[in-house]
Amino acid sequence: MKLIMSIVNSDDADRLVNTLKKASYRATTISTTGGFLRQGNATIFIGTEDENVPNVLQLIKDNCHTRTQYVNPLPPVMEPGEMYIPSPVEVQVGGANVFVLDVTEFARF
Ligand code: 2BA
Ligand code: 2BA
Repeated sequence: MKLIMSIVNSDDADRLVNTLKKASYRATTISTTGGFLRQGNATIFIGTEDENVPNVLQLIKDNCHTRTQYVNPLPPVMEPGEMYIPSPVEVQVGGANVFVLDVTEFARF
């Protein structure tokens, strides 16, 4: 068994979970925050048998889209009289960042 942990854009999360449900996969969604942009995203956990992993990864790929976002870098240390004009930096935010973990045990009580 594997646990697929997928960090996705909040806007894609509902569509992905609906698609997983239609395909009879079980999933859990938690609201998370990216460490870099400090913006909300969603982490979806899918516990499934090994042979389903390629199909689940394909569903994630089909439902999650890459986006371009702009961030303002931290201003440098300034000397008196110096001026800093911030210029936003472009970052590509996945689609989905997916970790596939081995499950040693699954129990349901
Ligand atoms: P954030 O940490 O908010 O990162 C958003 C985007 O900013 C990243 O997109 C990447 O393009 C850029 N970025 C992040 N950290 C960076 C750094 N130290 N230097 C330069 N650029 C950086 P993605 O790579 O697609 O990641 C989207 C979200 O997935 C991340 O949001 C984070 O929540 C999660 N994530 C990605 N890789 C991860 C990892 N190795 N471990 C845990 N979470 C991860
Ligand atoms: P939910 O997804 O809201 O599911 C609630 C209950 O609905 C489940 O109880 C199960 O009885 C049924 N159910 C869910 N998905 C189903 C499906 N694809 N086909 C048939 N019946 C389905 P539990 O199995 O006790 O699960 C309770 C909660 O634990 C779930 O809430 C979900 O958040 C999490 N969960 C369970 N199995 C999971 C897995 N393999 N991967 C990720 N999360 C799981």
